[in-house]
Amino acid sequence: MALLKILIFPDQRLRTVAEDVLEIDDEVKKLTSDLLETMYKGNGIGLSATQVNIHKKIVVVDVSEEKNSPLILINPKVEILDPEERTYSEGCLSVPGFYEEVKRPSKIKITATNLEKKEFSIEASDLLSVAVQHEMDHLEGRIFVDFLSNLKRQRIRQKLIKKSKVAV
Ligand code: GNR
Ligand code: NI
Repeated sequence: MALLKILIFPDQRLRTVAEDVLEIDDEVKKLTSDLLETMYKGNGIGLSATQVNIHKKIVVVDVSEEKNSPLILINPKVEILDPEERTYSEGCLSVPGFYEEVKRPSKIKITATNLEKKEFSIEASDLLSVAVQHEMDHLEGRIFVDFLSNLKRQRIRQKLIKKSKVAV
């Protein structure tokens, strides 16, 4: 197990589009275990490989109260089951300290591969739906701040640059 370093917005590497996982090998298994450890340590409900600068389609999610229900999604695909939008105040481990309302379709169907190389599908609503859509955005190089006004996004950007001395 290892804690991984999380990229912070506006790091351009967060804009990389992830590639399909072609083989579920020991490297992928190690990465999912490290992603889970890093997510739990950061009190997150999800984490994508993109955020730790690994540009493969792998995300982990755990929206349980007890933090004992990890969900691993490899090469996830999403289908919208109910396009009616719900608003949720989102945060992101790559945008620390900022929470803003984002609207997303309320109900989705996720199809993905698990570590046993089996394809599975689940339906998600509420927080799980929000978390999975947020994570899948990361795999496409999107961040929740992209849904905000330019003004709000620029303010967040400036504050995080001042704080972390990140190169832009
Ligand atoms: O920990 C997280 N909380 C959260 C809250 C509302 C909507 C999405 C999220 S995901 C976030 C962890 C993270 O940054 N995942 O990419
Ligand atoms: Ni995030």
